[in-house]
Amino acid sequence: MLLFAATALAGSLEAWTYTDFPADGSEVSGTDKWESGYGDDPWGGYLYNEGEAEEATWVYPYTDYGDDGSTWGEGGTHDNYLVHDAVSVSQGTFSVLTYITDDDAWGVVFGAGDRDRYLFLVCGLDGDRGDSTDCPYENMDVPGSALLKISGKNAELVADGSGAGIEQSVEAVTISMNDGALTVEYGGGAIETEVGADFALNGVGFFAYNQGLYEDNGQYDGNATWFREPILSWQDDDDDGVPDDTDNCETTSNADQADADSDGIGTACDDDEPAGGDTGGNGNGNGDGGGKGDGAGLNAPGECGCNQSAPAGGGLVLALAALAVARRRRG
Ligand SMILES: [Ca+2]
Ligand SMILES: [Ca+2]
Ligand SMILES: [Ca+2]
Ligand SMILES: [Ca+2]
Repeated sequence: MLLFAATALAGSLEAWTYTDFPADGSEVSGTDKWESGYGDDPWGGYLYNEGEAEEATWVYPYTDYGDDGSTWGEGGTHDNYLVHDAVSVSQGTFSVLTYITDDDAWGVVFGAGDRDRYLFLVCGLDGDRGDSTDCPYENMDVPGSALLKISGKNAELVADGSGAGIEQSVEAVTISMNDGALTVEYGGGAIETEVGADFALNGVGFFAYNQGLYEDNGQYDGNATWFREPILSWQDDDDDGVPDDTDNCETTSNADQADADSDGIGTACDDDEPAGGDTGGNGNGNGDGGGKGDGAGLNAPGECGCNQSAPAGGGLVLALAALAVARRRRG
């Protein structure tokens, strides 16, 4: 059976909502906010074990076999991604299950709200990326996985991954952004780096290169990389039910989001605002009794840390148990 459990403190989004793929596959490109960067071969959807307890939906690319000599941003095989224009999440987690039955390049794409500029984790391969003609970044001297930033038609190496070639396995990929830190975990590999605050998790999806179902003599060869629905979770550092992206005290629990002086900083962490015993106040904006700021001392050190980072703990717990996904074949 397949278990894909996600705990999200502040809520999550399943970025695809359809569960009624015909068992023999159907096109996903252009459906339900999903867009492919490569028009020649569509992405298909597949409902696995319909009606069974382990029922799950997956998508996969049809063949993009062969390098057409293109590069990123040209609409060729380098752009064989499928991306969902999900709501924007700046601090949160994007997780997805992949099932790899081939040895070429695969990955996940994120921050792709703007298709001219996005990040992606690319991995797979069978070890030696430098010599592989099946690799879209064959001239980059990096090991079996990497985090790349695509800008226009250029690929920039952001970080090397430690993962070696991955094939014939189910892999969970988890990408978290919190307080400017980016953490990527996958298949025994991990990347930690800093990203600009302007990156968000909007526009998430998949990438495959020479990983599609390949039709030969009317038969598909059954080899492809399969992706389950991504789950986006909002980060909530202080566990008060308000996502970091909108919390007016990011590291101080204040579910009511009260902000007595309406300066955008919640009362619970605002040094310049009466707090605690001043509930109600006199409404004149000058504080009462001891004057402006008389409640500041009520905050313990570290309690008023709206912009401080907090220990991880609001992260996403992803559990996989007894995975058994059969190779399937389309006839
Ligand atoms: Ca945060
Ligand atoms: Ca919060
Ligand atoms: Ca808060
Ligand atoms: Ca305030």
